[in-house]
Amino acid sequence: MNMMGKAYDVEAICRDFPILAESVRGKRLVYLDSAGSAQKPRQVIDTIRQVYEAEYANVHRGLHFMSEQASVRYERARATTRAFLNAEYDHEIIFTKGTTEAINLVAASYGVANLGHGDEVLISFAEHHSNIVPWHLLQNRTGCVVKAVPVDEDGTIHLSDFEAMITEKTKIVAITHVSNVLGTVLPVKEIARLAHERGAVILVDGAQGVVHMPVDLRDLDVDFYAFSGHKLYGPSGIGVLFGKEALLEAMPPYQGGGGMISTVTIDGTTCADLPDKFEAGTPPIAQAIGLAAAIDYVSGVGMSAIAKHERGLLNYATQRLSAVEGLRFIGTAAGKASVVAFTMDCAHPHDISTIIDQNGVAVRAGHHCAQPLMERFDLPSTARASLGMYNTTEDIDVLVDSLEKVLEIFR
Ligand code: 7TS
Repeated sequence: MNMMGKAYDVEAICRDFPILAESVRGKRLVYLDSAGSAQKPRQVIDTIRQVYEAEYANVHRGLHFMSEQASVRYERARATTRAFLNAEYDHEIIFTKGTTEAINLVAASYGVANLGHGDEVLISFAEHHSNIVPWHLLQNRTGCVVKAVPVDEDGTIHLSDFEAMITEKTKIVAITHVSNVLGTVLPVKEIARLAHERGAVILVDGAQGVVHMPVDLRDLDVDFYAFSGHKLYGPSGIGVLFGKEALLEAMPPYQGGGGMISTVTIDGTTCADLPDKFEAGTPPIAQAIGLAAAIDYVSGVGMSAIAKHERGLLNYATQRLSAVEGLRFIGTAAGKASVVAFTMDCAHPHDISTIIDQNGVAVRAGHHCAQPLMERFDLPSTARASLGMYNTTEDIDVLVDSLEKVLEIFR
């Protein structure tokens, strides 16, 4: 579907996602957990089926027809991903199993090779655990120190804090593009400039970034960018690490095995060139091709059009939810993405989630793998409605009606 220049046809988009026609407890599914994992359009599902039914074999190994065909499609998926991110070279795109593996790769490879005792990794208080724990593991291995820039009461993260905290000791700045709880969008281009001025590299956790807005890596000028296929309407089990060529070239491999070698003798190994050096073992073949189908799908709709649709939804949700008695938003930073965390005076987030589930409404409740952020707000957990390309104002109406039921029960 190409929607360039046309009005955003959310009904047509909804029809592309078969699961949205399912009912839950006799009610229409209202899916508001896309930040947890997004649903998949028929175009992605059909592509995966087609791969397994007609085009499947291992890649890069056989000279037989099916293997060659699968290899071509797998490499084409890399090219599609490169173009989507506006990276310079296909071999700067490394397929991983997700954002988590991509960040672990950088910490274990670049981190161990380049950081020593007293060097600093600068993160923020708004990071998902997958952009905290790998740096703690690096801290244990190298004696480096993990520091974090603060988050304001409204969820804003200030550039001035990066200005103050990126010093000559800082070797890696590792920050999220968009907070999975607050929805705050970080000024990554400006942070990248500061990091580079002070000799640090910057990794951006794009798990919630790439899904909400166009991402142009050459414009942002970040060194590493990670995201997961399953949040971008693609399959699970596939993710992407972008790294600048010169950095990836200099980094040692993360895992060893088939596919990542040039030669192996009993005495030693020489590594393959990029990107194979970082793709040991049989890769997620159908998943990579499915990710390319997801990228084609969102690109057909247009990331700017999706961003605009979600902005409208966020404004509507903010306005309607503000009228719910005792509801408090966690994260109201200017320009935020369509992730709405909230608490209610009268009910625990788990109770909120369980009760509105009776109405077919799927929201996430918990600490969202962001415990330092929860501690910052002095909360054990929140409820979170996250809005994606297929959500509608009716979905928000059902959410609000369901929260009124929570009020009736608990008030
Ligand atoms: N970074 C951010 C900002 C995330 O939101 C998540 C997953 C990850 C990294 C990890 O991604 P993975 O695909 O490697 O698991 N976030 C969520 C969430 O908010 N609810 O469930 C998963």
